[in-house]
Amino acid sequence: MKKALVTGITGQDGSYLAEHLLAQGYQVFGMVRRASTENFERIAAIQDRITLEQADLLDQPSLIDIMGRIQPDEIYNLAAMSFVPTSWSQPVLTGEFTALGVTRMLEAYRHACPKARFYQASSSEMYGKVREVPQTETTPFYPRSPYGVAKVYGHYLTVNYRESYNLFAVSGILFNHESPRRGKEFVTRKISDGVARIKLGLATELRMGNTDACRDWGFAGDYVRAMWMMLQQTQPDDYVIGTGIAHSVKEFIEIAFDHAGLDWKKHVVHDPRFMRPAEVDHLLADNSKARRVLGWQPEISFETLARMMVDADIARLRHATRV
Ligand code: NDP
Ligand code: GDR
Repeated sequence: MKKALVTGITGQDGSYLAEHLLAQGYQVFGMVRRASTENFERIAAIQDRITLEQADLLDQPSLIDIMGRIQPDEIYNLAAMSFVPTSWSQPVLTGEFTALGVTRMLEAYRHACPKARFYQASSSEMYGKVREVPQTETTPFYPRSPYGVAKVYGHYLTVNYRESYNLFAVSGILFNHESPRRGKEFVTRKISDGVARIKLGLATELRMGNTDACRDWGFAGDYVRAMWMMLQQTQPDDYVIGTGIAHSVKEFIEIAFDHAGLDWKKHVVHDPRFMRPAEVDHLLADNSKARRVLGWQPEISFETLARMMVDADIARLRHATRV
């Protein structure tokens, strides 16, 4: 039985990846940081089938200790401070988690279990103010937030450790991916949750920032398959993962409100508080390498994703409030 260690297992991607690995017959270990209250909502359904280990990206000995004890075959480094606006208000902490955290993970890996395979969660935010359209594995980076800058560091460090120490370390450059398990501050989930609240009479308006921004949005369940596929190749390499289709925030709003039988113009209010100091205007993936080499392709469309998220939030709030 293969062993996988997943950091960030309590997050959106960690929970879907753990389910995928269990279905592939893996023994799954999840790294969690200590908190005064448990934060296991997303992994509740699988908690009795996985092993949770306490460690922290800020604490080098804890990382060496868990990798030394578990001796994983595969390591998925998904843990990070992942919300872009917070990276301006907490730039140093973002650097510690999202940049230096990768160094600590790679150091623990090369000393404690160098025969393992390592996945780093890189991001389309590295392209930022895009240098070419669509973006490929060779498009130059131009990050637009402390988060994006930190991810560039993590990306190049992963490449550098692969080349310096001959490790099987890969970097997945994933474009935005969403699901009913997405954190509520990210734009898609903010919209689906807002639509559900308005539909059930719990709210009347939804306050939004820049609705002209465009992203290449996919479904998280499809994207964790790509992470796993990257570690099953004979050679370590980096891959862009996205759908190849971009939509605006406004389009997501229209589909989500329409699906609930609501007119978005009556409820959506512009709020400058949600504008960013430097914006990423338009991201679009060229996924041809992933399709060709990995045989990966997305299954869930943008429209299906938006409707799935609205349905899930309406069902959740109906249950919670018995409306
Ligand atoms: P989430 O924000 O949902 O999850 C982040 C995870 O990291 C949580 O489990 C969190 O734990 C954990 N974490 C944060 N800080 C630490 C720390 N110091 N020590 C240990 N664990 C920590 O993110 P996603 O699941 O959406 O994303 C997964 C990864 O992929 C992230 O690295 C993100 O930057 C990257 N990414 C995401 C994309 C997306 O569209 N979702 C696209 C491209 C990249 P806790 O529950 O305790 O807070
Ligand atoms: P992003 O995701 O910054 O792309 O990073 P987010 O959903 O936060 O924003 C997408 C776009 O929507 C615009 N926007 C708003 N965003 C939020 N959160 N709230 C609003 O009210 C709002 N109004 C408009 C934003 O300005 C932006 O242009 C996500 C994260 O998961 C990262 O960790 C990951 O690396 C990238 O995706 C790929």
